[in-house]
Amino acid sequence: MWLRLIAFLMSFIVSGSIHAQDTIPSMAEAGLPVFLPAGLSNERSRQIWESTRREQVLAAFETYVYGKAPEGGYTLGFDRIESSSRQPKLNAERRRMVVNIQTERGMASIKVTLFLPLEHSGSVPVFLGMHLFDSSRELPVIGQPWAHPTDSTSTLSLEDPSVVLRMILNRGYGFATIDANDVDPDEHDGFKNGVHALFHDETQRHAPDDWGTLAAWAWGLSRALDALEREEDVDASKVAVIGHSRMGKAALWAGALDSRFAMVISNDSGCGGAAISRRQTGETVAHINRVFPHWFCGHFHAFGDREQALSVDQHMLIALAAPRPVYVASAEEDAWADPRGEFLSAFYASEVYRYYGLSGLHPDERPLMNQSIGDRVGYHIRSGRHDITAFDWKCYLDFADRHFLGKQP
Ligand code: GTR
Repeated sequence: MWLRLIAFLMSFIVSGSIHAQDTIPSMAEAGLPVFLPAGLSNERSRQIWESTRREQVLAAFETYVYGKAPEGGYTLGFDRIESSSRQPKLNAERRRMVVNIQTERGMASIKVTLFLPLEHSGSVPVFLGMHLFDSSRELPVIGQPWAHPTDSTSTLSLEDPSVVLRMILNRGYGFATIDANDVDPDEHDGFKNGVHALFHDETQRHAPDDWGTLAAWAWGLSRALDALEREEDVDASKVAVIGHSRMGKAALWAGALDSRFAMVISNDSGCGGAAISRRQTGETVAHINRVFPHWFCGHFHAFGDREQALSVDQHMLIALAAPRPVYVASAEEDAWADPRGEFLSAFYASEVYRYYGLSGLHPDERPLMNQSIGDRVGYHIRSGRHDITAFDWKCYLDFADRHFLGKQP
């Protein structure tokens, strides 16, 4: 009897409420840092958010979570490795550019691979992501073939890894990707390689607020955007930064820092991404810093099991995208990423969108399995595991159609 009661109470604590769908506590009730005091008008809140509060939140993430990237001290050069090669299988053309970053300590190069629909009139909106494998591969695998949980009639092939890329291109969008290894290999090397080495002498210890690997990847995504802006076929005012899992953490941070990204998309980004750290559900701050000590800045390591001492939490990272459209996605079986914590971040971040007179997630909106919800803040939870699938991409394309092209579903 007692064990059953304890198990029930534990599920209550983890889920955040009994029948979690119906009652969501306010940020203050949930012990989360608030954006602004209650009782201000939306217009007044927007003024304060834009004049001071947003900068405070951003600075706190820079100092205590991701670390500060250098503001300057480098020059950029741009080259083209491959002008345009037709990819008949994709009905697309592929271009390869390279961004050369030069500092007094040396140079690093980031390759940008861009796929554009063969038939396009004028410039096209582009999704920009990153991957963790050799970018010399013919086609980056940017999503698993269709795994729509309920639509068994989908005709998309389950074998062909390019099926997702073709889906994106056939809907009139471009896709660009960089190789994370060009920016910073995903290993704890003491910041001796990648772009960190351009700015830090390896004998210098990293200061506790120096940029970690996720901040370097975010910086690399902005350098890739510098390259995309030089392509007249790319509508640089409509570039969505997107990432799955660890790349989703980097995409959220890139979108927070660089307002040139017109849309920000996090796919199953979890701890240090969209999931609220204070919930300590699934992967925790202590665990992620133990296993991936290079991802965040040194200060962040001190907040393991002390998340409540942080002046920010991840709902505020989502809100840094406002008023630009932002999308957070979860997977039902991805307990490690804390789907409920990812949803709550999107839910709470919607308050800042209301400052702008925009609807993010409506206060009465709740997650619906395998359905996209929300307006300027999008959210879905897909049945299945930690992954990025054609179903996820379909939701993002619909979201981009709505917010980039003004198309209603
Ligand atoms: C896991 C990590 C997660 C997530 C994931 C991924 O090992 O704990 O935070 O980043 O890797 O990137 O696939």
